[in-house]
Amino acid sequence: MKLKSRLLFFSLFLYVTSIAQKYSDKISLDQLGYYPKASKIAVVTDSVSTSEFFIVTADLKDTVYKGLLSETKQSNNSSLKTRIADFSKFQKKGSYAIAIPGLGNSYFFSIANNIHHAVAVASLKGFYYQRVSMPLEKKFAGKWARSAGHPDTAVYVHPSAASDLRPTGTKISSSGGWYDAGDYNKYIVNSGITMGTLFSAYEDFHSYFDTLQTNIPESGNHIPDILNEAIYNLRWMLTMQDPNDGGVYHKCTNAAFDGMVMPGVTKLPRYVVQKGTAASLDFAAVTAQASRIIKHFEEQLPGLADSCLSASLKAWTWAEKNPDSVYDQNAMNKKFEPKISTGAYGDRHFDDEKFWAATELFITTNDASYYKNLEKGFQSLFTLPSWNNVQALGFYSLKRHEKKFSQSVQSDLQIIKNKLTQFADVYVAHISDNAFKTVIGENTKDFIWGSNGVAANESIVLINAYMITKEKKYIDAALSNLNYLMGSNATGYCFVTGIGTKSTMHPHHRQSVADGIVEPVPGLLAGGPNPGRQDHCHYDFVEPETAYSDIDCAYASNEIAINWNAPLVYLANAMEALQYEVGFSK
Ligand code: G3I
Ligand code: 9MR
Repeated sequence: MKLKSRLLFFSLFLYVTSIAQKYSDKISLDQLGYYPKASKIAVVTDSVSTSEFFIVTADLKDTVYKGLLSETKQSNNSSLKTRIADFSKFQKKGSYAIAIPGLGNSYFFSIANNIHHAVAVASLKGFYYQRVSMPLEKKFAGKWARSAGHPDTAVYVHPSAASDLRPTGTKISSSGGWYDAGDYNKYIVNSGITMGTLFSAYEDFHSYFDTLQTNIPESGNHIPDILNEAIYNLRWMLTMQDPNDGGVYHKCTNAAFDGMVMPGVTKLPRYVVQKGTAASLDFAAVTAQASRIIKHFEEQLPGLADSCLSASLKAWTWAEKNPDSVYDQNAMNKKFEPKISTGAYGDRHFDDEKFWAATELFITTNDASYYKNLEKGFQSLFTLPSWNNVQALGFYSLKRHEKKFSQSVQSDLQIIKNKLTQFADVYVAHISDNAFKTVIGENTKDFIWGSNGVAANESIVLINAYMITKEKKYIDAALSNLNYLMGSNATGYCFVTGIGTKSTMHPHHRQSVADGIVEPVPGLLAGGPNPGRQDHCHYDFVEPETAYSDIDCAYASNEIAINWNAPLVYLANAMEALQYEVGFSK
């Protein structure tokens, strides 16, 4: 070693030992870490007098990289000013921290292949913990084992849902499924986008998922675990259809939210309420998509694919006859008792649900009559999906199956592909201007109730743009939002329970609050920053990208929900599946 570099090494050594063990949560980064050849960015959210940053080994003994912080950047989404530590050039696998003189060192992170495997598996396993009507056994659930939640074997038909053959008070079984979120109810509309997203993850990355196991009771049954998990909820969804007319009940619910108790403790009556157009179309889409996937597992699941398809056709027919049955909870409560005050998921616009259902039926049946329902959708703008806007799910599915379509359909699809990539281009274009170098935050309106679901869904758009164009820039952009969810954000939290060093500890999740276990149920994604703060709880920070409160009161930013976990499953697993193809890992 030359004298000069020996001196540098010595001074760094002294510096590093002097900051030993002092964590700074003002250095935000992906708390799992980075793929060796991917972009690697940490964000400094406090003012510092130095311009240098260092990467130190996990034992804090060696400095392995030195870099310069960027200029200060004012964030568009809060009063924070950031400086970027870009260490993309450093590719050596290992475990490290970022050290910044005057600030301390970051949480430890790794540079490794498969770096997001833990969150990829945990986020999928999170659904197992939401299962309603079966006990969670210790060998699968570990310390979060619990007895079965609501049996839902004798659920009342609410007066809003009464029909001649199923009058008010009729008892039906609507067992199983996942709890929607931190609450104990089951909503078809929100199950719609959730299931569509999980099934799409499987369809897009089936060879990856074929070997991914999550240690659930069905593991090893020759069906991929992502499908085993989704089928648990699918079987519940099938119970939500009135077999007499094909209409689908909006939800299976208590009259009011349960208290913060363990699942199944309360024995209050449960109801299926009003059939609706959104519920029926979402159901038709999910069951049509399920049917073509499950068909490949006919031996293990005899008859299920056919049952799904016939259920789908019946739900579609019901929706054709009832094109504007809005679920308006307030109006319903003026007419019927008991009043229902649980989540509404009340959507008033069904063009997107119709488009999605028609695409899934068209793909599964090859029946051209569904195709004519797509024209309006082809003409409309591409928009980010959410529980009440599922048109993009139809776009994704059409694109995924394009090879099996005729030339004329394929040329129609070009319109969709162009719209999708143009939409993704806007995301890519704004990253450099973002103080956290992420896609989320491109627009302050990203920070709504469930903003973390927005981030994950933005990445799914980008992954689709990559699958269309094979241009790596879209995957780099998609990864930026995964880094965000893992901690590279204005709050400094990793928003997935059980992952990272500083992660969500007190989600608005009844089981996690009531079970007496310090750690929350793992693998669940918190809603994320939401300046709306509709919960009126305490928030230390209230600006768009900082309005996150890790207290169980704060349901508007710290609840978990299946429709946010599902795009995280898609995103984290897609990154794992694509890491070699795109050159992040080798
Ligand atoms: O539709 C309007 C839009 O026109 C307007 O521009 C925008 C401005 O804020 O608001 C939009 O409405 C929002 C609506 O979601 C649709 O996105 C409401 O403000 C917002 O309060 C509403 O939040 C929903 C929340 O329930 C309250 O209803 C969340 O999206 C939804 O994820 C959440 O879901 C709850 C279930 O009800 C119950 N189970 C838990 C679950 C998660 O918290
Ligand atoms: O726990 C409920 C949560 O799942 C919902 O997302 C949220 C909005 O509908 O409502 C929560 O329940 C609260 C209720 O709305 C008002 N009283 C306090 C409840 C939380 O303990």
